[in-house]
Amino acid sequence: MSRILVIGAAGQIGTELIEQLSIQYGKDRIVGADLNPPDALPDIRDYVKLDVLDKEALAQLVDQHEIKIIYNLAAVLSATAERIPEKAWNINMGGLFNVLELAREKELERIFWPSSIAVFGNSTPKADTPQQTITEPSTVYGISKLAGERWCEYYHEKYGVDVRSIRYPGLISYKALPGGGTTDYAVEIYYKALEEKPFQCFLNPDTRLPMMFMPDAVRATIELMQAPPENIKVRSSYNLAAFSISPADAAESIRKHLPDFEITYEPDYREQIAGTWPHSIDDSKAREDWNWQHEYDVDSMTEVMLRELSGTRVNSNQSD
Ligand code: NAD
Ligand code: AKB
Repeated sequence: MSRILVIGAAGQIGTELIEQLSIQYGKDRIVGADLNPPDALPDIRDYVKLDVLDKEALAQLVDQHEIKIIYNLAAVLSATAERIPEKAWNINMGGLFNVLELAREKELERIFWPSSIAVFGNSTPKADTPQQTITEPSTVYGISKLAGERWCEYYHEKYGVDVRSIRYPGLISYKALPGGGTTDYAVEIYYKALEEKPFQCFLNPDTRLPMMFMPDAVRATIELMQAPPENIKVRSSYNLAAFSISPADAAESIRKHLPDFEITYEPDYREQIAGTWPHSIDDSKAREDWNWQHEYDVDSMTEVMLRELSGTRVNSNQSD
């Protein structure tokens, strides 16, 4: 029985991706791996500690568990990466490289690796940013994502590796906290609103960024991976979009349910990062090639976020 490995399984995306993969393929077929333990063990047969930079351990894991498909989510995100540039570069690039090399050597069936809207920079058109445009990122994270996209395309062209990728926007979720990104405010704001405390935002009120609710992102990921190879025309990474919001927009959406919610603004270095990213994304290629359609807008997401988070408290350890 061929199996699916998710590396970075304890993270914001991994937590929910594993859950969905396990529903679709069965819990015996999913292997989770992470450097760090998850908050709660997912209901799958195998969960292992792994450093994605340890190629030998990764190769052994692939053999031992008959892995044919790998989702490599291990990374250092934008805000944290600015503080530890060399380490971030090593993890983001080294991890991808190990996975691509194993895919080539062992002729694995399929690889998923996520890119980000961080591949775009100040010189990129900010409205409806096209699939192919100027990509001059100014962050360590963005540079690593852009280089990663080029490597994915290279391994596909040169070695026939079936690697697929999405440029995720900022992802908003309630099952696991985000891990050090610039868009993390859009998760924390919901926790604070439910604590009935004012939220101090590290971005300006009108800094508008592309965002997506996690159930849409997970569905997109699995749909991309299930699409027939001939439909996948972009082998660097697909633009993907749902909606765009500023902190003021998020607060307004929350106030429809919690009218007394207060937000204040104390922009820090993350505002500079966000200022270089697009306001909105043109994802027509994904819609054309593999029939991508988002479900949630900001208000339908807010409704679910507030309902699901009711009764929980914010844990700010993981965010920047
Ligand atoms: P996260 O920080 O929540 O999770 C990353 C996981 O990788 C963590 O559990 C961490 O312990 C693990 N990890 C770090 N170094 C490792 C190593 N050396 N070996 C094994 N595991 C290691 O991140 P996330 O939000 O789940 O993001 C997953 C991927 O999606 C990343 O590549 C990220 O760049 C990308 N992405 C995320 C977002 C978002 O908004 N969450 C947006 C765009 C792209
Ligand atoms: C981050 O803010 O670093 C991530 C991303 C958009 O890649 N959420």
